Amino acid sequence: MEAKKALRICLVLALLSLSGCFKQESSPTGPANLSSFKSTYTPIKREYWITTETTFKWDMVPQGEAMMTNDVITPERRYLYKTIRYVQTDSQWNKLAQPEWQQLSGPIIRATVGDSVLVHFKNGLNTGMPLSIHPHNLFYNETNEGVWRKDRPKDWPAQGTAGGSVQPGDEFLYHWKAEEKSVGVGPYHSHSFHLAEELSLGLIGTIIVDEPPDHPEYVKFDTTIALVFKTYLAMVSPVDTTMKDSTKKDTCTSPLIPWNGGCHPREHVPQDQWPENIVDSMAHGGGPEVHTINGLAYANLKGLSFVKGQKIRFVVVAMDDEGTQNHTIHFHGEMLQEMSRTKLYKDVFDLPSAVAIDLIMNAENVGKWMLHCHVEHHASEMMATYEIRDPLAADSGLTSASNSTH
Ligand SMILES: [Cu+2]
Repeated sequence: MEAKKALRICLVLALLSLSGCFKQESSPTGPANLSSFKSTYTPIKREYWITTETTFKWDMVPQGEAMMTNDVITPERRYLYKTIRYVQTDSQWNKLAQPEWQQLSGPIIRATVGDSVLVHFKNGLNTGMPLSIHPHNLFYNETNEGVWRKDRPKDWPAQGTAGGSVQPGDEFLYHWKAEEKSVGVGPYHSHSFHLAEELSLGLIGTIIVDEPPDHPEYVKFDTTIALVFKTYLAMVSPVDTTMKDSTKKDTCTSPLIPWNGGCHPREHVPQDQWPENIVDSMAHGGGPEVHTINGLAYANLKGLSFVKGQKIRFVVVAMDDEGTQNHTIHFHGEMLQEMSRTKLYKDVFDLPSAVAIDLIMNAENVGKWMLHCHVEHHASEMMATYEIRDPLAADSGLTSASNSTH
């Protein structure tokens, strides 16, 4: 009896084996292969220099009109009172050129698993507030978290908390690490004393951590685009911004401001008595909500131009109040694949706040296409266009451009 049972089990196992149930174990790309994977990549130190750039009267519609719809853009829907963006520099703090599509979003910070990421951050003198860089999906200790914390150190706010509140004009060097768990994309943002206001000013960028190039799941892209979906409050009415761009250092350590012979939190000081370089952009942004991509609205974002056959990476992140400002990103013209293990193709993706998504587009469908938030009352504002050109087509424009450069 036992022998018969054993024979039956053997037969079933043999049939399962023949039917391919165990194929994964011997597959060259199966999990067994991944678990034994050993990279030959030698981790490196990635060093970035990032400072801030303050703009008064940021124009969300620089082309002056809605490019894909009939919306009329009134001045009340066009400007932000104040923005601060992260900008990348060389080691001498000279600003580097940034891609046309980057606009209000910060530079992409990249790393490969095993790398150290060193970010030299310098808060500009005219920001008027302490700022920081807090990274998602990288590893750090408390000193390098980039977060203002009441519990540390004890002498706050007299001395500040180093990387959690870099004072205007000061620098801090963040030490971060990309580990296996870091693989994927995430945002970074200021997380200092006035967190909500810092986000409302535009201090948001993206981080990409890749597997090493010899990893079986490594994907090579022709180009990478980072898009930040964010809602801003337009300014109520035109104001004189010429007096606000002061580069004087305050006599008090920010976020305290001088008043009545001492240093006080600005919340305790009447606003008409704040120093001229201190502005509360939330207080000045009581106008209508404008939903933007990288700080521009109504398909005014330029620079998303691709060539048929390219593999494009879209790193997309929203940073808004979940619930009231829920977003979805919808691509016309193409189906994209999420860099997860699901391998599904879709043209609409959820954008919960602060969750970055990592998308692959294989550009095939020649044309000019919209990408926009599919929440109805956001759609016409929170829109950009991208273009896929065929280099072989006579009227593509690319033919003449490439001819002229050779
Ligand atoms: Cu939306």
